[in-house]
Amino acid sequence: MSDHRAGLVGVVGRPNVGKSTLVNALVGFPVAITSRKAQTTRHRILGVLTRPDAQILFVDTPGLQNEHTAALNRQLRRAAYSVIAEVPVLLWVADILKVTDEDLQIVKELPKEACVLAVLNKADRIARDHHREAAFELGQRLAQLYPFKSIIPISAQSGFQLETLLKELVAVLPEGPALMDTEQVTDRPLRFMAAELIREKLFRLLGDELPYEATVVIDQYEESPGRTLIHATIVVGRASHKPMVLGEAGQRLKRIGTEARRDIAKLAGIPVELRLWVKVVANWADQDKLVQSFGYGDL
Ligand SMILES: Nc1nc2c(ncn2[C@@H]2O[C@H](COP(=O)(O)OP(=O)(O)OP(=O)(O)O)[C@@H](O)[C@H]2O)c(=O)[nH]1
Ligand SMILES: [Mg+2]
Repeated sequence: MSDHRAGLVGVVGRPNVGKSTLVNALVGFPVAITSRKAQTTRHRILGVLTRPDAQILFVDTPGLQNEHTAALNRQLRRAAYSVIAEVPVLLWVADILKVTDEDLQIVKELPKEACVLAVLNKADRIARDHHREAAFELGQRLAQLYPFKSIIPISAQSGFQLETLLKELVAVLPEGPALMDTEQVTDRPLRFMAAELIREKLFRLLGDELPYEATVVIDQYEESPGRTLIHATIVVGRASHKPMVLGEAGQRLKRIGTEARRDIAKLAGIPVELRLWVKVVANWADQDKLVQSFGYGDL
């Protein structure tokens, strides 16, 4: 195929703007977990879209923020900035109704030689005319801050303008054959996806305080012909968080397990037996060594 194109596209921006939702929508498969809470994504995760004319390797990244400076946050920033520095084509994602100074600070730090498309997400929320006008003005302001290849309002949720975005992306990718197996949708193994899905349920089923200091460790992952057996530990940073994960009479942990097991089984395509434990490792997110031991050093 002479005009086939392929390449990496980094997806960067503040927490909670919808980067992972966008990658999942573009790839057509839930490769990255999502939630209403900031800092859901903690790794560089590849989502692969293979089409007849192109293969796009999206790199989802942790949301960039300056608020927290603990060891885990430093690691998350490193993961995101390594993509900004290394990947020549970037999607800078922002919430169309909430572009803050922190968003603009990220724009100022984008490398001048990169090819960046500004993606203004959650456009489904734009209803009234004065919002439309504000979005137009925002586009003009952004164009003055950085030479964006284009500025596109989209909705990862409704699919609005995603095909337009894909067309523009394909046009800026280099010519070349597919870089990965055309059947593959991510670079992450099922074991990793299983831990992430458990963490997703934690993020979705717990209050605002906990998730940042919670992580999931897979202790045992045994694939046999009719079934996969998974033992996992939910690690929290404070003793007071343990009862929050357990819930009254262990009901919350049970629900986390039920919902995670259902999603993992769907992904793996076979029944899954999941057993969960909760353990306190005091202030793990503040300590580089522990952060790394939980898998957060694998750039
Ligand atoms: N209304 C609306 N909500 C959206 C859209 N895209 C994402 N969301 C919601 O925004 C929230 C955050 O989405 P995520 O995809 O987890 O955001 P993220 O940028 O990956 O966040 P981090 O991983 O924490 O950096 C979720 O509740 C999504 O359902 C959209 O197009 N419209
Ligand atoms: Mg994310």
